[in-house]
Order: sequence, then C-alpha cells, then structure tokens
Amino acid sequence: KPDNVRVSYGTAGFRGNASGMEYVFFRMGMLAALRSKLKEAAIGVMVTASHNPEHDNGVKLIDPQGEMLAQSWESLATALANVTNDQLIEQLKQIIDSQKIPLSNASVFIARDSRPSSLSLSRAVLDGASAFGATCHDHGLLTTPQLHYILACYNGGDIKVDEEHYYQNYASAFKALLNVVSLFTSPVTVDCANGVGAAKLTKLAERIGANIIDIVVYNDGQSGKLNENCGADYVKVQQRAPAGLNMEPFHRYASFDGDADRLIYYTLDSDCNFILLDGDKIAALFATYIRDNLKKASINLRLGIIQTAYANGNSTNFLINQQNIEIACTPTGVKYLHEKALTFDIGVYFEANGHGTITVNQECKNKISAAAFDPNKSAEERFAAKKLKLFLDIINQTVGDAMCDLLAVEAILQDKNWSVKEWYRIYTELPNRQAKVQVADRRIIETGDAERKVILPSMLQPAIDELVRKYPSGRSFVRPSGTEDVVRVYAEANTQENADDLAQQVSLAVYNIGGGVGKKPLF
Ligand code: NG1
Ligand code: ZN
Repeated sequence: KPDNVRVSYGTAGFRGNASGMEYVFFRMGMLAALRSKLKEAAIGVMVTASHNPEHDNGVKLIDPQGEMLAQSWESLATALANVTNDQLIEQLKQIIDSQKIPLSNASVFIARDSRPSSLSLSRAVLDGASAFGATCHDHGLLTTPQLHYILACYNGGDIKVDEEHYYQNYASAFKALLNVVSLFTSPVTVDCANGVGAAKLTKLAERIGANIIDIVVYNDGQSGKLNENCGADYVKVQQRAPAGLNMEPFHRYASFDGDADRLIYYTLDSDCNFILLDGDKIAALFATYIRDNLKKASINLRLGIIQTAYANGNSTNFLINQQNIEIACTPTGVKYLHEKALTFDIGVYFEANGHGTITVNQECKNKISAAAFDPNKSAEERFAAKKLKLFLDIINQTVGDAMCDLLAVEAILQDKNWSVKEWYRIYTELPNRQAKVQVADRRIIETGDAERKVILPSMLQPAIDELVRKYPSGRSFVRPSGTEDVVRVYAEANTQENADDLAQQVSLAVYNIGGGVGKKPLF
C-alpha cells in the first residue's frame, strides 16, 4: 500500500486509476470472505470502473441476494483499505470481533469487465479471499448485472446457475412475451462502449434468434477503446451520438456503459435533430405500461417511480400531472433508489443516466400470476395480467441491467406498435446541461433535500436561487461527486442557451464560493 493515499468506498465501491490499486482489491477479497462467513452465503466481488476511462478500475462487493453491500459495511471497507500493511492484521481482527464473525466456510464469486487491468486485479481479489480459506468461483468476464443475477440465484438455492442460465432465462422470458404481443421487427443498433456487454449481448441475441429480434452490435471492442467517445455516459452527457455512428432518422439506437448496467436510447427526427431517450424516458415507458396493464387487469397495487434530482423537470411533471403516478426523489446512488423502490408494491427506479430497474415483491407477483388464470375475471383482464407477468419476468430485479432493460423497451414498443417517435413524444425534455467544477476540497459542500439544496457553504444556495430566478423554467443544483474529485452542476431552463448560461453562472458561483482551483469554469 502506498503511503499518504486515502481511498473511500463510495456510491460505486472503490474507483480510481488502476495502477497501484492492487492492495485495495486484495483487501476487498479478504473482506468478501469475512462477509461470506457472517452471512453464511456467497458474496460477490465485481471488478469494473463502469463508465470511467479505460485506465481506471474499481471494485464493489455484492450482498447475497444480489443487492449492494450493506451500508454499515462501507465504513469497514474504507477502514480496511486505508490501514498500513503493519496494521492490517489488527484491523482484520477488529472487524472479526466487532462483527462477531464465525469461523465458518466462505464462498466468494468474482467477475470482471474487459479492461486491460481487470484480469490481474481480479487475481488480487482471489488471493485475498483465498487467504481466508474462501472457496472462490471465478466467473471471468461478465457484465455487472450478470454477476448480481448469478449470485442471487445461487444463494436462492440454484447451485448450478451459470452465465448460460442467465441467457436461457431472459431469452425465454422475452420470447414468451412476444408470443402474446404482436410482432414487428425493425433492427435496433446497440453501441456497447467497446466493453464486456458486446460479447454478452451477442450471446443473448443468439439465444433469442435473429428472426425475433434484430440486434446490431456497434463498438464491440475489436478496435476502439473502452468508453472513449462512446457508451451511455458519453451520449447522455454530450447529448450526441457515439463517434463514427451513421444515423438514420427514426431508427432505434441504444448505448450501454462499460459494464452494461446502464442503457439509453437515441434517434434522429425528420430534421436530423439528435433526440435522446434517457433513463427518465425509459422509466416513464415502463411505469405507464405497468399502470395501463394493472388497470386493464383490474389489479390494485401501489406503483411508484423513484427519481433523483437529475430527472428532467418535464419527466416529473408528465408523471405527476398527466399520468397521476406516485413519485419519490432520493439522493444519487442506486442503493438509495433501490431501497425506496422496495417501499412500493411495484417500484420503477431510474437514474437519468440510464441505470435502473423494477422491483416487485413476491406477493404482488403471485397476485398478478393468479389474475392471469382467475375464472372470475374477463378474458381481457386475464390477458393484461398475463402480459404484465411475462413483462416482469424480463426484468433483472437485483440491479439495473442494460440487456434486460433493452429487451423490456423493445417488448413494450412492439406491444404498443410504437416507433421510437411515439415514445419520445410522450413529453419533451427541458433543455439541460451538466458541468463539473474543480475545488480544493469537494467535501466542504453539504447538501440536503435529496441533494436539491446546498446547506454548506451557507452563501451558495442563496446565490444559486438568485441565478435560477432569472431563467424561465430554471432549475439548478450542485453536489460533490461520489466517484470523481469534482463538484457536479446541473441546470435546466426553457431554452438550451438559457440552460447553458445557467450552468455557466452556477459553476462560477461554485468556483467562487466553494474554493475553486485551476482555471475558472468557462464554456
Ligand atoms: P457521481 O460521480 O456521484 O455523480 C455517478 C453518477 C451516478 C451513479 C454513479 C455510480 C451522474 C450524475 N452520477 O456518480 O448516478 O451512476 O456514478 O456509477 O450520472
Ligand atoms: Zn456501469
């Protein structure tokens, strides 16, 4: 472990430049083994830095049911990663004592994305876990959601589960739904960010069959660099297509990120304007589809959508005012969204960047399945219940899964006989802009109200409020990033010019009041 380096387990585990991080991966292997002993179940460790550049890497632990590591263990992970080599044994003893970890067996599932550094870093995890006598299952290259799925199935009793099982499960769920909805097959082009998703999506598409869904893989990693000028984050933040992609109006395009847990769609309109269909729009499509089928099936369940402050203001208006669907807002980070989603019978959660899924509790799933065969219901009601059941089977409930979400979007569009045009027209986004500001210490910025207001430094929120007032439909907020050493700025307004202007002004306020360093943010 290098001296004077501090790392912390953030919203997506540990992340940073891959070189010199081996000790973190080794120690997380050990921690995973301890957690496995405590939970008496297999624990997952994913080696990926998601949408970050190729030279970065990261590691996160996955709890037995495929959920994120319990928050109470994040601080243990941070403490273990930061002690010196001399203190390591003592720190491990402390964790073992304080958590009352039994001397039982341990089982650790490991997978990695396609970064050049991932193989050796996943070996460091294996070494750490083996040091505690854990039985290690190295699943090699997988998408993050595939590892979540395999782990949850294994701990649920299916000890033979493997990657192939994932494809068979979702391919048959998709085919079952398409058997009951009308068929139309225009191709969808998917930019896989030159990441692990390319090979995996190809396998899934093969299992479904080209006669049922025509998936064209773009950026398959054969030549381009991971996440460079491509991928979901690039397309969302830059609001433009991946480099080199030749687009045609109204064709469906989608992008994954580097570990395939994010999905966004885009197209061109008839004037060749770039149209983005982001996580908010996917959530709106899913939620309205579920709501409509619940209604048609006369099933009464509590449906909610969970967003973050990054959700476009017009998506929130559309869902609340036009669709009458319940909405909740949480801080950024999937763990918060997921937790909130579980408080509804059916929870649809998405970050605007395209990470999201649907949660349904088992009792509600049973209720929907039973309604599909209920002789007291009409044929229409039973049909809607059946479709809803089959639709929910396509969803990976453990975590946002770009491949499953892609199938779910495709299925809904087919069922509604919608082109991408009808979908993007459900509401029109307010123009928006994201920006980053470098400050000396981003931790001096504290936020509240699900990150929509700055609490400290106290001068900053009044300054933002004053700027926002100048722009029609203006809204802006700032927060310290959990994965990069920057303060993030978000702004939206009635025109793109105004949104850009507001983002610029708020960035300057952050720079001036929040201790900016380097060049003043000008764009
Ligand atoms: P930070 O860096 O905390 O903004 C980013 C995303 C999150 C989440 C994490 C984990 C934005 C604005 N933020 O977090 O939504 O996906 O990465 O990957 O997209
Ligand atoms: Zn990701």
